Formats: sequence, C-alpha cells, structure tokens
Amino acid sequence: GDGSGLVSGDGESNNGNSGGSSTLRIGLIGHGFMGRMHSLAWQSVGRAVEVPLVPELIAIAGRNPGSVAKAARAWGWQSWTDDWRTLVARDDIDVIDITTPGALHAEIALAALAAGKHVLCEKPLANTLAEAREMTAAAEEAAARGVLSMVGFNYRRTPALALARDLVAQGRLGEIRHVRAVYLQDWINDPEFPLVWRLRKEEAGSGALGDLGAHLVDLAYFLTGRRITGLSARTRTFVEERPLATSASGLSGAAGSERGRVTVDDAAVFFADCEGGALATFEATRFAPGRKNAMRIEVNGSEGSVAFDFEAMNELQFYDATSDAAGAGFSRILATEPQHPYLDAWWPPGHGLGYDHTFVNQKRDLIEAIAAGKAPTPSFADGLYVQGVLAAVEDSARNRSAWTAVTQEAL
Ligand code: SOE
Repeated sequence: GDGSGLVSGDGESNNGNSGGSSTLRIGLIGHGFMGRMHSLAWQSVGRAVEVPLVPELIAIAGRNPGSVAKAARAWGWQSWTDDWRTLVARDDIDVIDITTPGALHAEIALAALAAGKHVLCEKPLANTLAEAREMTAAAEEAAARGVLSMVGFNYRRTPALALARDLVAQGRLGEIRHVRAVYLQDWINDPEFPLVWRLRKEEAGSGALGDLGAHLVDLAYFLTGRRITGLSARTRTFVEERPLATSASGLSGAAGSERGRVTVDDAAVFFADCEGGALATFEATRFAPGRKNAMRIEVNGSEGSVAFDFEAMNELQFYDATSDAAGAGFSRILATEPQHPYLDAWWPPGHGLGYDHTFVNQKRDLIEAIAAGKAPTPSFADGLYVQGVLAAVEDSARNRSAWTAVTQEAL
C-alpha cells in the first residue's frame, strides 16, 4: 500500500516554498525512535535555525503500513509508502535519510547513491565491515558526481562536545595522553525485558558495542583527531534468553510467553592504542542500573583536561593545568552561549539545548554542506573506520586475544 496523496489535504507544502530552488526534498526510511527524532529535526531546522535550503518532508517509508501512515500524519510527511524502493525511485526527492535497523543500511544506501540521492545514514554505518567497505566505495564514487553522504553520529553536534573538540584543536590540552570513555544505560537490566530488534544480531549487527560503543569510538576520534590502531577487548551477554517481543517501539516493548536467544553482546569493554601515542579505554553497557544515558568522555593532555557527561549535556568541565596552581580547579563551562558551537542559531544565552537539538544541528550541517557542494562530516569513510574498530573488538573478544590490530584498510 501507499499514501501517495497528501496526508494533510490542503495541498500546501509545509514550508510554503514548494518546488523552489531553495528547498531540499527529503525522503525518510524508518519510523521507529530514530524516524521520530529525524522527522522532528527535519521539520524544525528550517524554523529554528537559518538554513540555505529549507527541507520539504516529501515522503516516509516503513515496513508496517498501518504505523507508517500514522507516522506520516503525526510527523508532517506529505506521503508514505511501505516499500522504501519507491522512495529511492522518486525524482522529487533529493536526500534519502536512513533510520532503519542496521540490517537494511547497506542495501538502501547503495540504491540511493546509485539513484543520485544524497544520503544520511544512521550509525553504526553498517552491520558488517564488508558492507561498510562497499558503502564507502559507493559514497566516494558518488561524491565524484556531486552526490554527498554522511553518517549520523549525532553527539558530535552537542555544543559542549564541539567546544571540547575546539579546545583540543587549539592546543589548550597540549599533548593528548588519555581518552576515557563510557556509555552506560540500564534499559535491559530486567531479564524479562523482551527480545527487541536491538538484541538480535541479524537486525542490529551487535549489541551495546555497535549501539553505544560506536558513539564513543567516533567521539574519541572527533575530539582528538586520533584514530585507534589496535586494541584488546572483552564482550559479555549477561541474559542469554528473553521473552519474545509481541510489540516494540523505541526502547520498550511487550513481552510474550515464548522465549528466544539474545544474539548480541550486552556489554563491551576495550582498551586501545591511538595514533600519536595516547591510550584510550572504552566501556559500553546496558546493565548499569541508574545510568540512563550516561555517555561520559574525558580527555587528558599535558596541559589540561576536558570532561563531559551527556546526563548534563549543556556542561563541559575544563581544567587548565597551566594556570596558577593555588587557584586551579575544574571549571564548569555552560556551553549555552552564542559564542559556543551551534548556539549562534538558538535561544538567548543560558537557555540550553536537549537531545533532539543534536539532530537539528546535524540537519543544519548537512544542509549547509549540500548547499555549498562540500563533503559533510562524519563521512562514510569515518563510519568505516568506526566499523573497523567494532570488528576488531569482536575479533579480540572472540579469540580472547591480547592484541588485535585495527584493519589498516579502514584507516
Ligand atoms: C539506545 O541505546 C539509544 O537510543 C542508541 O541507539 C542511540 O544511538 C543512543 O544515542 C541513545 O541510546
């Protein structure tokens, strides 16, 4: 089925600027938690922030016709379909935004790039290293035709983290020695929590590793500009069987009476060597009671440190080791001021941003890149690098190896 007619009946586009050269026509694939975030962001970016091209929400695709039709209405899409291929084939769409489970990323991205659409693909880029390689090769070939692509590591767009990156880039931390990164959640701590898609390898690729660890690996690189060259890892699945899900949405679901096997990791821990001699440690888990979205990252350099916790996402802790010892201490920078990254476009000083705004900032960066014809970051090649690290973690954990090199191909 499909809803190729307008869901709103009045025939007007939602920005009043339909078809003009100043619009960017979007097709979104996926209508889960990420589909909702991306819909909100595409809707609001042209209103909240000044952008050179205003997005037009042309169509949304999802596999369940009932809920995709509902999503189209609720989230402001002009039409819907239960077959993503029709979106890729439409000539009134400029950008394909992929928010499906990882199992579909490669197939959709390859089809969209071949059809000449710009692509935004959620993280992690793919479910396997082989898929990520193929996608990156296709993205590089498409870039030569002016077709751009980006992988959706949204946390790069948190103002406090972008500020941390600027401080490192300005040399305020001196020589980088440590990256200490953890991503802690607790939403599957209950062994009766159902077997949702994020717990099945064929859909998600991996568990806490790819869902949470991927963000940390990307951020360690984003903050320091250094990549991981080798690592040692352990992964664990604490609850091996769970009730099958009878319905699921976002990070919740209803449990049935039958049970099935969890086929992904519940937690991953690894330590790594980075380019330039820094040492990094990582921990990703969904079994940390009380930690809801505690993505914490600290960087220590010869001249100072920065520390961040997403549960206080508007704050950055900064320690300047070169300042007068008697007065030294971590300062708490509120990254809410117009001179901080992204804040030029938002509220008056001090009002702060939330999780959803990281996606609005992401759309802003992508739109600006497309308008300028410049490659956006993070690129598919950056996503491939992360995938190479995830694969090395899995290899190391499987073989209990003391050391696993990160494939140079991905570097
Ligand atoms: C669920 O663990 C989740 O929504 C992840 O999929 C996101 O990538 C992370 O940002 C928040 O938690």
